[in-house]
Amino acid sequence: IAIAVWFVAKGYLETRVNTPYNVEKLVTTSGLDIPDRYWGTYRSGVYFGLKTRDPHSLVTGLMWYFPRSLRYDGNGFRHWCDQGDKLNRYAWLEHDGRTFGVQEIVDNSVVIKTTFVKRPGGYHGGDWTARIAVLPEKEYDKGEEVSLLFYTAIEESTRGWIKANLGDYNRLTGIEGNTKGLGSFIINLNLINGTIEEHSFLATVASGLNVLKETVLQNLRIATEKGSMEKHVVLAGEQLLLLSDGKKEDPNFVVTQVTGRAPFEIEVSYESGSFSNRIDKLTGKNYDEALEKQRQLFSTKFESVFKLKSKGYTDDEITFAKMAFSNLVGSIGYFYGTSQVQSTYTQEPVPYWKAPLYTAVPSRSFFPRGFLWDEGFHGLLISIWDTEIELDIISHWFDLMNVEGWIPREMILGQEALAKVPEEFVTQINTNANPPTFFLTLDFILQHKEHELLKHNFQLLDKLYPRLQTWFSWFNVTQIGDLPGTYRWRGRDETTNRELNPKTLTSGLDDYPRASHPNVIERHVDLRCWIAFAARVMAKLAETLNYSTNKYEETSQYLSDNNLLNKLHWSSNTQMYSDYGLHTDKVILRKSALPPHKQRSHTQSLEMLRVVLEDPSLKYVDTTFGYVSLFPFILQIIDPDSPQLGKVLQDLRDPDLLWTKYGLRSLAKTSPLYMKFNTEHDPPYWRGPIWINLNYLTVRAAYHYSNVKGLYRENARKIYEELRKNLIQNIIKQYKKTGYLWEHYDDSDGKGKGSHPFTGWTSLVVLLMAEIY
Ligand code: 6A9
Repeated sequence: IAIAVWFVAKGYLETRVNTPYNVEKLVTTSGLDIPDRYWGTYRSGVYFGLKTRDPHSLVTGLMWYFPRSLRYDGNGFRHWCDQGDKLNRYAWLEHDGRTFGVQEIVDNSVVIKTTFVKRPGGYHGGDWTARIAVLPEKEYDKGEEVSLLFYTAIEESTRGWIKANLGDYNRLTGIEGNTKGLGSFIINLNLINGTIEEHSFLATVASGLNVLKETVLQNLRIATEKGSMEKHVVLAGEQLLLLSDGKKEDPNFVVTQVTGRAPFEIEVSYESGSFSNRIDKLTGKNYDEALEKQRQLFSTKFESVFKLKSKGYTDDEITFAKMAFSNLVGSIGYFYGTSQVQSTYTQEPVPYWKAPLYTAVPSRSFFPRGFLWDEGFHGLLISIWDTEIELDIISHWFDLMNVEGWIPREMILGQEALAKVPEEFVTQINTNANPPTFFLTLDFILQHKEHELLKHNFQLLDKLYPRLQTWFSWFNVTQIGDLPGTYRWRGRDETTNRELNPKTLTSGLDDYPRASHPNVIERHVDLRCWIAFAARVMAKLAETLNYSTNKYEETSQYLSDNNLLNKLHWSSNTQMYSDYGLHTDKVILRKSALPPHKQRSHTQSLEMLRVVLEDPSLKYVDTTFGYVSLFPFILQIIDPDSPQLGKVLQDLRDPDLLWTKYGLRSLAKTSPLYMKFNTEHDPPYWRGPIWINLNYLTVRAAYHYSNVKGLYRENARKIYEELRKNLIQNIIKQYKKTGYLWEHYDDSDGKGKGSHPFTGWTSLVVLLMAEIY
């Protein structure tokens, strides 16, 4: 019997990791139920492409290359946003998340301008038109030869068909088709400006959406023009196998290539078959007018939301802010698939349930997929612009919560997303948290959009509430520390002999130094503050929804009690907030011989390994000062009158510690691991560089403390003004110099570093400019 019980229990625990939270889903309408958000630029990881919010949508997209520099291995061919392409810049300059967008891509000597406008009508999401213009970057760049490829593809599960519609010189090869979601449709391509040298097409079968580029590369041919010696790279036309019944297979991938010399421009117009009472086409002049109208509406709304003009910003600065905002909103994707997850009760990773995710992404090039704690920050900008979109994003994320109350940190859904992730990062583990930043978003919405929330979305909020409760308790239970009132991030590797300081990926601050020896006795001050903050927001939400607030009020008060906080986390020795744990600073990396069984090859026998030079002891990690030490301030847990506040403000302003002309560095210059590699190959990440998400929260906290009564108001006010100014100035300056927003900024010279464009939380610069907190 005991064995039987054990098996049943084990089976039960194993299945919990991929069992959805068992109440009604939050997303009840999607796809065609919301026609005005059906089509969109929901392929975050491509330079340009539209698809619908369907699990298996028809996708359209753009590729291009310079014939003179295309290599046989495909080098030089552009499709997925890729830092390796070394584009001078690219971003949505205007995008409203619903109706239209204007993007500029600068690739060496040409500017590729992509715009689109949607038009409602019929029963399948209406029409849209896109323009792709190839313009010389400078007058003398005129005549540069470029091949543009516009394609349409479907997957097997899209259910439907597409075929090429052969054209002539002006009317390029178009597409016609019919799918379950779209009904019947046609796509026309037209040359509307300039002349072209070549036009060819490809209709074939691609084995997946992850190999569209490869499929094109296999189907390029060299052709010599009739009557001249000029050679062109062209598409191979119809490439379809003959099936055993004598019929040709159906294509699922149709591409049109147009080669011309800058300047030239093509127009792609998608017309929905069910839009039967269309009076005129969304092309030519009509398109110009429609685009102009949307641009006007966008500008007006941008000013009414962010008020940058009335705050005195220049046109250049406003153009910059529009770009920072639009490239975040324009990167919102719609993904569908299964994550890979693992619980401590399962030997092997198992698939999560199939699910959609509507979400923005940190970076179109490097990580075009959803990240849990990043999304809470994105939510601040998105919700102030369009609360409905943000609530839909939140709903999708919370539908990904399992019955345990866990939401995976990184969402890798669908072939395209998976193709970008190295194997070792794929599996998500259900003991691992990530900061619950959606509480920031909800708090922000309550503060700025309460009326809209309550008037139009009360029911949704009411339905979200039990999920929030479960999520909150998941944190409060699974991340609890050894002593009452303490918390500990899970997921640190206690056995590593490679990492100088075992990473805490779960905290979001990856390699930020913690206790040298991960241990159950550890306590993390940032996590404790996150939970205190979450409890405070839960209490507010309970109050708003007329539920009992007692439980959350109590937790919030308990975790905000400065006496207890100080007892657990204030080091009286160095006068700072800090983690506590089994720790020594005397840890170094040293070239050492690996034990023979661990050697990968003979030549590789010397590797940097971690050497501990002193026995660790239980203590505060109080030689390390940085973002983590600021959390009681950042999340506004410190009492305005407490002497601790004075000390935090003083340290924060100290250039020998965190203060720079470009923002706050993540780790004080005086900390033992400041700018230290974590392994031979793992450069410093949260050990010095300036990150904008936590700088935004710091500015916001300084703003708060300068507006409440207390001893340090004036001090907080000064820091608020200076820090805000430094951040804005440097981010704009680096954008002007490099064409990008960056993942983080160098603390010595302010230069952008890491992945780019990073218009995830770095876009919060717009809220800094607008002073919206
Ligand atoms: C790497 C390599 C093409 C790391 O912005 C997303 C996250 C943050 O949530 C986190 O706080 N970034 C920060 O420390 C980027 C994480 C990328 C991990 C996957 C895969 C892709 O190669």
